[in-house]
Amino acid sequence: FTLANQFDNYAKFQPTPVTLKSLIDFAVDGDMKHSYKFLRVELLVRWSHMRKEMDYIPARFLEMPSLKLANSLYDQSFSEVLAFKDAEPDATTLRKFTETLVEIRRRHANIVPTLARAYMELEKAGPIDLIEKNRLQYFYDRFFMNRIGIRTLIYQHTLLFGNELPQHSQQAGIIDPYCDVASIVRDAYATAKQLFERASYPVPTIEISSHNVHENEKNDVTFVYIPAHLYHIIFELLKNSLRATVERYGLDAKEYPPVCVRIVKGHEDLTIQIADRGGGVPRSKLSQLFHYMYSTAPKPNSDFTLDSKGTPIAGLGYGLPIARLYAKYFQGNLALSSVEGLGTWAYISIKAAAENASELLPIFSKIRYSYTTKKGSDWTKK
Ligand code: W6P
Repeated sequence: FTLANQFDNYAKFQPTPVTLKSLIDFAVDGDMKHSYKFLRVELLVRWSHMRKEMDYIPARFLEMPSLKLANSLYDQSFSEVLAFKDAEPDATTLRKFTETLVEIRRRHANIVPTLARAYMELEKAGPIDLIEKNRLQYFYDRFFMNRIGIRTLIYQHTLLFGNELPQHSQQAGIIDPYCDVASIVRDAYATAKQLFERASYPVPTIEISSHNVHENEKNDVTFVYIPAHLYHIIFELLKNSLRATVERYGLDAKEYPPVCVRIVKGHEDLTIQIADRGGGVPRSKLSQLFHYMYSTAPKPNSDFTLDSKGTPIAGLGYGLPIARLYAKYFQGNLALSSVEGLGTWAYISIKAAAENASELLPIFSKIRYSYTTKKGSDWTKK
């Protein structure tokens, strides 16, 4: 069998979405054999769906060196997992499988910048028309969403069954059953503050308030979630709000209006509202914030957006679209509304109950690339 045959074969199976509830339950009493048997097929299925989808993006994109590099890594990882197809789950196999997953996760750590480079290579090679841009936007969303799911499953397996990685005591692998939203907001703010200070940038303050409609004795909000994902989303939004505020009032202002964070746990949704007074964004620019390769910041080579270590505060253009994917991954959302001249309100919505938080996964469908019909869903049902 060629690899292409294998992709055809595994893409015939539908991906199996898991819920946060099932991940937690499995972390408590699941065994490594079971996880091994699930993953050695599921990873191949999920990779195959994306490989099939690549036949429908602009052909010249597949020729870009960075895309070829990315694909060669995927082929390698696919083959490594495929090699376990008939392996009995004895102790040696299980250990090797876990080691393989650790290596795969490391191998793909920089795929996002690699795909950003692929896009730049395409731009250099010639103008990208609107249809191509739309297709690539659509493809990137799905590709990165698929990646989030795969990395979540791989990391969970290696945390539960590997021994090389430290584990936070209260967490079940990467999941925290008592994820404390306010403390994640404070952590993300502290990191953003450091980043700004290293760039000699002033830092507006934040105000956090919490309200728990659901368990009404106290207003702390905790829930079952992957703290790393929530941190990623909040950090990205805070950075944007803080930067907008500083740019609106200037570097030497005596005072800045605070960024206000409200955390509300309802019966169905947990919502985090982040409101700034950074002058807002005109309506015509708002949806562009989620386009790959559009950025509101100057390109990251001016002093203004680089800290002393060269870490950009903003500017690569992938932060917001990927933050929204993290929010959508477990059936949540990230929405922005803005009043030009005043400020921007960002809303992160998350399923309050872990049994409703099931993965949103792309399913390969060529129909979606043909623009003429809306038949058939190319996303998994919840
Ligand atoms: C702005 C632009 C933006 C994007 C995302 C989150 C907050 C904000 N504020 O001005």
